[in-house]
Amino acid sequence: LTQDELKRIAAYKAVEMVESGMVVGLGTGSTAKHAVDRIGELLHQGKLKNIIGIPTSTKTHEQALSLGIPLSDLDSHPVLDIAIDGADEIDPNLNLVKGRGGSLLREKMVEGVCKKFVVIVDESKLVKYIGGSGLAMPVEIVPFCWKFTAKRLQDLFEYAGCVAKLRIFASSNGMENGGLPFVTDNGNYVVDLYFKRDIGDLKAASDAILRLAGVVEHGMFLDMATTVIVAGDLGVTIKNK
Ligand code: DER
Repeated sequence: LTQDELKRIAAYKAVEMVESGMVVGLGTGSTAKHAVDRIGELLHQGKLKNIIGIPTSTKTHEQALSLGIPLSDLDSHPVLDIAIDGADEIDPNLNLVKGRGGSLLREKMVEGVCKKFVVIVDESKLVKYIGGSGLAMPVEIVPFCWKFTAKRLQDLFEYAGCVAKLRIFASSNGMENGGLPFVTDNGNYVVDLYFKRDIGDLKAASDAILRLAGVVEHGMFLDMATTVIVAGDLGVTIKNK
């Protein structure tokens, strides 16, 4: 099975948990895309009714609109029944890294107020510890003096061999240098943190990041997932918190 087929299998499994009348957080990324597509399909078939979708990005907002999924927002629905979203990393305690798609703030806002947060992944996302993939752990920051904030973030995790990089759009010719900074739906920048070693106490790391004035939010979703659906070549496993 291809990675995308595994993502679709996990997504469809998660959508089985959506009941008519629910207010549903709609995630962002290539895995969540399948879940949003599936919800649209079931609504169209009349198998799901009276769903209200709360999108976690403008990208998902547009996808849901095109599928005819009725949409609203947190101002009108401060509590959700369920949210379905992907993740970049999952550790054995169901802590997540999210945000490589750049939507971490709105995702964390939405997924922080839902009764059930169902995470859908293919097995490649499983890690021994957060940051263990050696890939980016995103932090959304204000553009003002971004170098100052990026350096403070890097220094905070010097013990873990951290390198902080401003996320930039690959410029038209695909070259990274000289590209424009990536700008989130909220008009902010993203600094990606790369670790060589385990950062240890995640709660302490989260608090230290959020104490830095200039930081908006980070991509560690700690103690938030209630259910994780992992699709692998040997089948689908469901882990509940
Ligand atoms: O950027 C995000 O937060 C995405 O949800 C990410 O965590 C998963 O994206 P993927 O499903 O495309 O791998």
